[in-house]
Amino acid sequence: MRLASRVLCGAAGAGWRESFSRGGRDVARWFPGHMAKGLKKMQSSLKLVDCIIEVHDARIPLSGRNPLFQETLGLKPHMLVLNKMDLADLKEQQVKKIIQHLEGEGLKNVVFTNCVRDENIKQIIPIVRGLVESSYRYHRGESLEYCAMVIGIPNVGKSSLINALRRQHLRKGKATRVGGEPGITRAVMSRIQVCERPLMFLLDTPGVLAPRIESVEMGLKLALCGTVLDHLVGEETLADYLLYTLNRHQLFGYVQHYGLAAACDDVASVLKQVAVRLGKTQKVKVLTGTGDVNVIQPNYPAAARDFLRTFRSGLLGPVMLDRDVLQRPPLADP
Ligand SMILES: Nc1nc2c(ncn2[C@@H]2O[C@H](COP(=O)(O)OP(=O)(O)OP(=O)(O)O)[C@@H](O)[C@H]2O)c(=O)[nH]1
Ligand SMILES: [Mg+2]
Repeated sequence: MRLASRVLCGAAGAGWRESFSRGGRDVARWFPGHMAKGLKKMQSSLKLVDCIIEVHDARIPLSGRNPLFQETLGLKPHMLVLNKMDLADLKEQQVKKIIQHLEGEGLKNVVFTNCVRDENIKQIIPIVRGLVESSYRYHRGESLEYCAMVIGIPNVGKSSLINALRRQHLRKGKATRVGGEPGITRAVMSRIQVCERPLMFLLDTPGVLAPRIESVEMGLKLALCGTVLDHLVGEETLADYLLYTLNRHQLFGYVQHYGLAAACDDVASVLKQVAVRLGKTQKVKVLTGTGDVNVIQPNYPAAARDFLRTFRSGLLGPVMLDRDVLQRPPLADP
């Protein structure tokens, strides 16, 4: 799977891998079936809500959204929040294409947000209000309050969005737990107030992945965004996919960040240098014919973990993991 160890200067980009070897990986194993339970509970709470706010990661605006959401929750008005915009490469042209593609899928209400810095958070409530007012509120016609369900795949910032809305509109602290790993919210929560005028409540829900992922590459993109537990994919595989992506996109920030000699497409070589740089090495006893010898070995898993963490915190620069999908023509607006 790995290229021969060779150091490549990033000048032309020639020499980077054209594709990522699937190596017989089994995507199905990464996506546990128990998430269907969460979805069922969400379906049964549907009668309590007027609108669905779907949160997704802005680095993969077109990949990995759960199609079951549309099928099972699609009866209610729906808006899409593309969160973590601080980590996404959102040049004007890029944003135009994203909007075109999403409109092609029939999604007209899209907002890009950063829930850590409360960017664009104030746009959300007026959109929800507009959507609810222009739709028929079955069973809830008399109600003066608004209630929306926040849904999405794991770790995209659903709970962070609820907390950000409370901060912005009520000046109140956290009401729902947030964390850097997928699977922090475990159950459909009780209603959380996020606004006084209009009176609005949100339901937080656990992240639910699609039961069947289209391709290994889509699975790897999802994993890179932290929506799947790293150990299910393998930290070194994921680090290799990250390296492949950064090189193909000519994002060579990792070279400077880790003080490497040059950009390189061989993950073993990069992780070795990262491990040495970070002092993440371990002594291993090797038995030889003449006795035991202590050898210093790079801790590849620790280096892979650091590489992934650095990328996810934005230190290697913003990315658009759906660059390939955006290059395709959008679907016609249904
Ligand atoms: N950089 C960045 N990080 C964010 C943003 N929003 C949320 N996060 C981080 O993303 C991680 C996941 O946030 P949560 O709000 O717990 O995500 P969730 O979708 O509720 O996750 P589950 O409950 O596990 O499904 C946390 O570490 C947040 O701090 C954002 O806009 N930018
Ligand atoms: Mg949550």
